[in-house]
Amino acid sequence: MSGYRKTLTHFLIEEQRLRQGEGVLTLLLADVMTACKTISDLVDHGELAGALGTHGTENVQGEEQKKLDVQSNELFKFCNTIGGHLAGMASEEEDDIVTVPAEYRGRYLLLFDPLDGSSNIDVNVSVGSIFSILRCPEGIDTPCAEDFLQPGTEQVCAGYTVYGPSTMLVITTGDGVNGFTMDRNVGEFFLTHPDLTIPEETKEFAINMSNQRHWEKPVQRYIDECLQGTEGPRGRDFNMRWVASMVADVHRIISRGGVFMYPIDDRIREKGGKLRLMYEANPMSFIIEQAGGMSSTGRERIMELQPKELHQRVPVILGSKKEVERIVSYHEEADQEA
Ligand code: P6P
Repeated sequence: MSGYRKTLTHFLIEEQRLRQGEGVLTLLLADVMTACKTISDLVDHGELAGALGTHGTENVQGEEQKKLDVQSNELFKFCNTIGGHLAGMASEEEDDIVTVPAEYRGRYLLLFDPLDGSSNIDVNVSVGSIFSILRCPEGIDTPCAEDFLQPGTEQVCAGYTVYGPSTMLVITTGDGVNGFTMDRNVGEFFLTHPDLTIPEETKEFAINMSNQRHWEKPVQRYIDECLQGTEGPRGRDFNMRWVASMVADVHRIISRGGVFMYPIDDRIREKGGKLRLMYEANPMSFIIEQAGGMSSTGRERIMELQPKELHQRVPVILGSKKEVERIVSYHEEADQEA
């Protein structure tokens, strides 16, 4: 049990003391965690809380919204409005940004996917919340969408909560990655996985194989070599996992290594990819890089992309550094040949 483990609050206060922080981030994260704890409880109760099934609406992505998508989004907005730390919010579930009333306005911007992988919620498979925190640009009191369009390198904090067999929070403020487990009885997150680091090597890849015929050549080549195992150029066998819940797949990679791929393919080329840059790829890339991994579109470091619009999509290849380096080199070779 939690015993005398460090709480998330204690951990953040210690981190900020070391970095002469003003403590606002700790207070802001407490509000984010209130939303995540409540979502965890809804997910845990499932149909008992009337939380399953569709809401009968579509979001800005044109995706069918589950009841929990809508509830989670409302929770994130409610829990993070009156705290006084945010100038504005952006959500996967909101067409435009959400401005905070002037009397509650602070200096940070919060971007989030309130319930990622929600297609899994009705079949009781792990889902999660993803969040990213940026500074509101100096001199801006009422931010507009353009004020959110900052590269991933500008993030001051990124994290996800995975609602799995246990509810865990994995977070970085730019000084490594730490994991916390929620004690449901106490309603608090306790430090259980300090200094998470991703093994540079791996024998596990995560990709939706049903899209294989649509992939570009470098991705085809990489996966083919993995499938050839000991008989192929890699000289070893690989394992495959695909939860279809990015938080669950990334958490496995943070925990034991691996490479996660949602590459560009012919079906989604004009959209730019499947996963969203601002509140999925960038926060996950910050965490992966801080844990010693690598995150790329296949051609560019994701965190250096200059966002062009709030719900922009990008190809994502992230995880164990040596595997991502190999995949990037395959892209370089293919582009040079072309
Ligand atoms: P597919 C969930 O909808 C999500 O955005 C990510 O969490 C997940 O990795 C991906 O889409 C799954 O996509 O095409 O395999 O259903």
